[in-house]
Amino acid sequence: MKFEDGFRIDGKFEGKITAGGDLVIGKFGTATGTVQVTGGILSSAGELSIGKAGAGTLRVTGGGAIISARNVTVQKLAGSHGTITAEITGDSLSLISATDNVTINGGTFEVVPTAVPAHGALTWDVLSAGLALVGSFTTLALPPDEPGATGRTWSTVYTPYTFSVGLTIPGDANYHGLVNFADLLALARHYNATGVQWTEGDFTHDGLVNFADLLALARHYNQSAPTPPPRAPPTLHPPPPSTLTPHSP
Ligand SMILES: [Ca+2]
Repeated sequence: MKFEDGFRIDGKFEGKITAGGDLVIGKFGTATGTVQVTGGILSSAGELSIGKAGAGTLRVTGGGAIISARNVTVQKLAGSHGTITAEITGDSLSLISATDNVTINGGTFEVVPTAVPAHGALTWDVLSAGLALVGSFTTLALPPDEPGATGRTWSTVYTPYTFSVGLTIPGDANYHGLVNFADLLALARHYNATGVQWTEGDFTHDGLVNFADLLALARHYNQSAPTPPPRAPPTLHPPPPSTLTPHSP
């Protein structure tokens, strides 16, 4: 596919687009673009802008789509708005990847869970960059905590290369599925710090590590994320009656 300027798509998409230039969702000031990708391949040799000067929404569902670009930008220009809605499915996911940079100038990230494994601690990569990921979303819409004493809670984590979503029990800073000394150490290292996240001990999502986080960890100390129920022992069947008739002497 070749085109001179940008390429705008609106609506539902499942197929294959390999663009030699930029892909823009929400190009102009008055434009509201929504693209729902349910599968297939969406790739750009240039920039994928989710909200360039207008409002752009990229909704990724189904868990099977491959979305990649050289650079990915959320809210490219001042006054634009970018939203990524991700359907989280399965036990691993790599949603949107940039060979170079991911830039997030605010915007909204929303999780829609489907068919998430009922057990263990999980993380899914939503955005990943080959060179650098900078910035953060202004608004996060995460699903409610799971019920029960060892109900898991949703979290988001930024690294220099990725933006990911996690699901584990409160206090499990490293997503290993168990709250132990390693998690307490992560919290202790950042006690009273601001601008911190889950992996540094902020289990209450307020950007700081304090007594409330220590309490959340203490409540779950030595607890594990839900594990699959043990398998029932194999049922022993009596051997089938022999079909061989004994020979009479
Ligand atoms: Ca906190």
